[in-house]
Amino acid sequence: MSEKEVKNLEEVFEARIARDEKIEPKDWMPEKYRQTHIRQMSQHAHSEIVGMLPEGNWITRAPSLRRKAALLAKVQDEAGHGLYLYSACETLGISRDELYEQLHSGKAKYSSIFNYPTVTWADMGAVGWLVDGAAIINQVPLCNTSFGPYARAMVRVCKEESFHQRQGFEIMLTLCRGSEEQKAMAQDALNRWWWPSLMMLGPTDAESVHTEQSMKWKLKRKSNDELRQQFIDQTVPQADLLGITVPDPDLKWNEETGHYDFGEIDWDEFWQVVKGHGPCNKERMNARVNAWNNGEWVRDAAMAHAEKNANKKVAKAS
Ligand code: BYC
Repeated sequence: MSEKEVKNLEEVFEARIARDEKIEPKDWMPEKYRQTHIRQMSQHAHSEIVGMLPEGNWITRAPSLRRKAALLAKVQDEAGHGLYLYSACETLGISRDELYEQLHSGKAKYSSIFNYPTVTWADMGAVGWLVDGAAIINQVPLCNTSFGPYARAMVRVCKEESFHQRQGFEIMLTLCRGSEEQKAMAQDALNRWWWPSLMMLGPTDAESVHTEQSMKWKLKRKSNDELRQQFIDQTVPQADLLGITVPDPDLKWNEETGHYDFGEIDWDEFWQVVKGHGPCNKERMNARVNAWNNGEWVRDAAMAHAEKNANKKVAKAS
């Protein structure tokens, strides 16, 4: 293709983005657009899959049948989200095997938040309330993202995340209305999950290398800092309602800006976790790699079965 032809295609593409048209898998797109979508969507898919681990830890220890059923459904939803997103990613020409390989080799990232341990039942409340709360704030704008398969997957994901957030908040509410000990458990979970939840929304806009281009392509509709502020503004009144304290002495309502001011985030901790040195990085990766290795016989059996059926069809046709 000549340089002029590529330029024409680029212009048509940019005009479609400007008109808010959805870009579909078979449409022409710049290679960088394709690559950045594979990067973000696959990291998102990996986060959903790894994100099942901290909560899976509590399924057998949920305090009642009702709690167990809800938690089980939530964790199953996360598996579904991961699978939609892997499928959406495959429409861009990368295979599922390649995506898994990138996760297992440590080449692809997944969300920092899932490298923290879930040590008490109250963590199931805090994860649902804060982590799924932050996820909704991040993902609602993605329902309007420019790549069709990602946008459509996000609509269903957000509906389910909304149920997840409410089940988490309801666990927190029950604990906060319970005994002193239960309320202390809820406070302790908030103390441990607050800052990692703020970090989950990504580095500051000044440090974010991808935001500018992703905003131009309408992959991202809001910047990391905008989403973080929205999360804080939405969540602090919920903590007040629960009667527990956000662990930030600098947190203060600012009449002038109409937002909460907040304290310094420990970005050093964030980058340590992203680089693989968080409290549970090794455990999470081992769990995924072991699941892949232990599932080899299932994949082999499925392939052998498919091959046998295909051979039967050929034999019948001839
Ligand atoms: N953790 O330029 P930036 C869920 C990386 S799962 C690790 O701002 P971008 C749930 C970033 O990848 C929800 N790495 O990047 C599941 C980049 O590195 P690379 C997960 C992070 O893409 C189960 C570098 O830092 N949600 O809800 O413009 C149970 C510079 O960052 C993180 C999604 O994946 C992080 N937190 O913005 C419960 C949403 N943040 O790639 C709940 C989709 C940044 O150059 N993703 N990095 O090596 C996004 O919206 C964006 O990718 C981000 C980052 C806002 C996360």
